[in-house]
Amino acid sequence: MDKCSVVLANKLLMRNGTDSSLDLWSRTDVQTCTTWGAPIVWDGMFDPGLYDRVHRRKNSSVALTVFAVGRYLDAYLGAFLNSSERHFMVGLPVTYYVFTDEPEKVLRLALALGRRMRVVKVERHSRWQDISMMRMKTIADTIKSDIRHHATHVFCFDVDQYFGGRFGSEALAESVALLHAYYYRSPKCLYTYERNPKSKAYMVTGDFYYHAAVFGGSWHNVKAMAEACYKDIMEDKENNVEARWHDESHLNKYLWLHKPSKVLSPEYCWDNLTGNSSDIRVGRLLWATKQYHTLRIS
Ligand code: 5GW
Ligand code: MN
Repeated sequence: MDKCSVVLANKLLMRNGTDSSLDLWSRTDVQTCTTWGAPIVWDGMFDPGLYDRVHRRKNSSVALTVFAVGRYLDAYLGAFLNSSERHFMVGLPVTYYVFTDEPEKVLRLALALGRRMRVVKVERHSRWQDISMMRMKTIADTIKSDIRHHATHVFCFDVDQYFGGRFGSEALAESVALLHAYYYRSPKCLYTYERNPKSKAYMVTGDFYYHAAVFGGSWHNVKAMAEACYKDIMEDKENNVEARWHDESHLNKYLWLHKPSKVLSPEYCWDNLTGNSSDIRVGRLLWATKQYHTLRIS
């Protein structure tokens, strides 16, 4: 990026308050800003204390949604929640929304002050593709009925991961998307967008390949995102098509049409099996080992 685009980007960022403090030049080894002026957050670019002070002053609060249906509860939920107590939005009010088909099996963790948990029963869809896709409807419904009265921001997570470093208020913005660890340095022709024109997720080109394991934003924007994806998923069902990567394909389409105001680097969802990369100075959220052979029997 040339100097002129950085000046323009900084001007755009000014509107985002604290984000104007981001030092886009502190990392010259990676892309720190999108073409539309949204910051891409990497370690070294931000002052964590400043973000925390600003968000405490603004009374920001965060709802975290996570689904643990069927065997994913035993396999992943404990490590996810324990690690999020140590690393996720520490110092801000946080409400966990755990969606599961077996609420009685959810461990009652001792949560830090200002943090609480709601366990919500959901149906267990027989197809795993539906377990994944139907999250969008549950998220939208819960924001409408509950979350919007209790939190300014929402972050939605896959459960098969654990926090390994700060995942803090620097990640908050109006709409937030995550660069997929496998594709952030790939040429666009390798992005696995939906290529079937019959699907609502169909796209020829895009900005990035985003990972649906993490997305967030203001409750208002996350509700809009989840509602739009759900609507397109249902339209595909009526037309007997299913996008290649399910909810992720629809999320990528939505984020191409509605650019996120902040992009998280793959530090915010890194796969250690990809090996070490000098780009990644801290693994803030890490993929848990996939147990497909035992978990994916249907
Ligand atoms: C089970 C088998 C195959 C695919 C998904 C599931 C599954 C997913 C499940 O049985 N229970 C469940 O709660 N999920 C939720 O959907 C979890 O929150 C999970 O993290 C999310 C997405 O499914 P993943 O993590 O298996 O998908 P990928 O894209 O990370 O492989
Ligand atoms: Mn996952």
